[in-house]
Amino acid sequence: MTTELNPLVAILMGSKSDWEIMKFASDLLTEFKIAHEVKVLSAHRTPIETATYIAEIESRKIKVVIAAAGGAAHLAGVCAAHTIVPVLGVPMTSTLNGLDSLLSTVQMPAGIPVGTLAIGKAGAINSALLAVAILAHVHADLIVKLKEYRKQQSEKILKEHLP
Ligand code: RP5
Repeated sequence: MTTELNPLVAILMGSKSDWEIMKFASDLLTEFKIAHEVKVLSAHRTPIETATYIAEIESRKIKVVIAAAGGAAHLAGVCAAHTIVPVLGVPMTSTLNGLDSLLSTVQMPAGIPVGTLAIGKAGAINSALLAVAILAHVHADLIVKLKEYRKQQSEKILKEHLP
C-alpha cells in the first residue's frame, strides 16, 4: 500500500496480523500528510525479499523505516543491518505479552542501532510521531504541525472531567 508515488517513510511489519496495530502509525502519518508505504515483509519468512527491499530504500529517498514485529522480532534489526536510514522498531504484542518482541527489538549489538518504541499501540503511534520529528529537520512545516498536535493533546487532557 502506498499513499503517494514518492514515500518518505516505509512502514514494514512481519505479518498482516500486525496491521491492526500498525494502522495507527499509518493513520498518524496520513494526518500529517506524509507520503508513506506499508508492506508486509518478514525477517524470517521472506529474508531475501526483506534484504532486497531495504537495499533499495536509500536510492528511493525514503528517510525513515518503521519496522514492527512480534515474538522473535528481528525485522527492525535486520533492516538496520542493511541501511543507514534510521530504523524505528515497534514490538508487537505476542504470546509473551510483547516482552519477547521488546527484548528482540531493543537489544541490538553496538554499531547497528534500532530506535525502539513501546509495545503495541503506543509504540505504533510514537514511531510515527518520531518519524515526523526526524523529517521536521528538513520539512520545517512539520515543526508547526507537531507543536499544534501537542497543543491539542494538552487541551484535550485539561478538558477531561471525571464523573
Ligand atoms: C511476527 O510473528 C509477526 O510480526 C507477528 O507479530 C508474529 C505472528 O505472525 P503470524 O503468525 O500472525 O503471521 O513475525
